[in-house]
Amino acid sequence: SKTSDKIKVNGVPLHYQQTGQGDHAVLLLPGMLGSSQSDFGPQLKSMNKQLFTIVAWDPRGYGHSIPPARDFPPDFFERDARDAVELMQALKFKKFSLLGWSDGGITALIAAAKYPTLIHKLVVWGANAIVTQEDRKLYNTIRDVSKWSEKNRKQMEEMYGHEYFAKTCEAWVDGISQFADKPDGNICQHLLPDIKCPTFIIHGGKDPLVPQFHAEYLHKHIKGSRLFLMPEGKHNLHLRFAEEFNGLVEDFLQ
Ligand code: TYC
Repeated sequence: SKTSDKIKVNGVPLHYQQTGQGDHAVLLLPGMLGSSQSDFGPQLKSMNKQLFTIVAWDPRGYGHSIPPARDFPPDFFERDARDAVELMQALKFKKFSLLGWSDGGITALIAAAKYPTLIHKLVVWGANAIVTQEDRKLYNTIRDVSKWSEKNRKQMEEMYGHEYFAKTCEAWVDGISQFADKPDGNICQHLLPDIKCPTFIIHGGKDPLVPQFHAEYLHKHIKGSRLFLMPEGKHNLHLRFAEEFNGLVEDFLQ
């Protein structure tokens, strides 16, 4: 069975879905403007429910965790990391693994570094620790939501309505672009040496949004990490190749 509920964390009612009854608790962290529903259908449906208890959350300002409206202060990833960890604590999980996609991967990297005693294992894909000038150009290609693919735009507009979607997408581009002005474009590169848990980095060889360089950078700076390239994978490899993805992740978590 699957539950869907809200619980107040850091003063904000956060929405999450939960399924499975395994001893190993796992939190799924969605990407920009993402939610448990939009980003993790195949994981909530098909990951092993005997082995895992799976929670997927909607970060504040995303999905069903509105209000508050989403904003992007300079520390928005740290704020998400704290929210995520405190959500799991509110749900009474003492120790848990993190599976983070893209922006959710950045949040997961920060959480693993800052709360090492709470995190069992870490999986990230489509994530990055720094923002390059090339990234900044890529971000600007998605600023105007009328240029999104019909399918992705429709899904977002169903969730948010046109206005909130368009406004929040622009705010995200500005928010993430802040990092390009910092030394080395740093988001969380300084925290990578603090990640001590077993870490699995997955990357799609055909990801048009996040260059492969970022996965290699993470692999280089997270001691003992494992890197797996899915040659045909794009940014949404966990949705497009869900069975292969779930299998890889389950093997790593065991
Ligand atoms: N980081 C975004 C996410 O969380 C994806 C993204 C990456 C979007 C790069 C645009 O240029 C971009 N899904």
